[in-house]
Amino acid sequence: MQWIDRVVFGFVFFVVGGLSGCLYAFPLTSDSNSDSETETQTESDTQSNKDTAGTDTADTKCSDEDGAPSVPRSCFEILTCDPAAMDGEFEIDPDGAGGAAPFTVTCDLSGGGWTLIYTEDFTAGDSSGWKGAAGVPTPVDTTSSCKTAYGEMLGGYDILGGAGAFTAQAFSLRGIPHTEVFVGLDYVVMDTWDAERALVYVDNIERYSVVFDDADAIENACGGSRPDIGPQPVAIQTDHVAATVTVRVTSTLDSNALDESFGVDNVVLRIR
Ligand SMILES: [Ca+2]
Ligand SMILES: [Ca+2]
Ligand SMILES: [Ca+2]
Ligand SMILES: [Ca+2]
Repeated sequence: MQWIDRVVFGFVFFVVGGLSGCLYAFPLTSDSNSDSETETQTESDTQSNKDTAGTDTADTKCSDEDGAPSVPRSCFEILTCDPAAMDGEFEIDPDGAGGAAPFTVTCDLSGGGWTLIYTEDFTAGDSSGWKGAAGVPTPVDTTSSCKTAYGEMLGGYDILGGAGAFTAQAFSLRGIPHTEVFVGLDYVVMDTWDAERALVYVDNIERYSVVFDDADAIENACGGSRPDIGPQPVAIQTDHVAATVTVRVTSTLDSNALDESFGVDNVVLRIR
């Protein structure tokens, strides 16, 4: 009969334990939001989960349970919640209520819900964050004839050329949830390219590789005496979820930047 004792004891233990568990989980009533209704302690209101009805349910990404708009986490979320929303500046809060404070971003909604991270035409001479080998900052061409021909650009004639020369920047994506990145820029090709490649890497992956040769150039616009091909549009769109993205612009040029060179202009970085 000993097994029966054990079974009975086990059953009693189970029931008491179960009751104990139930009692422990029983709601502790309060009225934390002063709406004259009781809530459980585990349902205490948070800013992201407002509770005027006394019963918490999860907020949707577009609104809290009461239907009030939530601060969106990204431009893509703005477009998802309101397909008629127009391009412009919006406040977003990538980590939701609490935590980091919301901030203002520029949204390209007509183009598919992109959050603008960076845009630069170098007209003001600002090349902040762009660096080459050994962390040496890349200057903006503000003086050469190529600046006159093509406008201010990052690097360029007498600045970017020669084996291995590059300019790169790592961008923080500010905690904004996303699944894609877009990198747009003008790759400016100048002087005696000899069937050499213009290269753009995103996170160390080659995403643009095009051969240029000065035999294809029509006119000598600037810099050295050989013809120039000038600005070439680069548009890279790829899957991306990481918190930062690094853009690196380089070439397979093998001669110095007075003989053959490249520059970077009109950089746009956005995510969605
Ligand atoms: Ca926040
Ligand atoms: Ca420019
Ligand atoms: Ca030239
Ligand atoms: Ca060469």
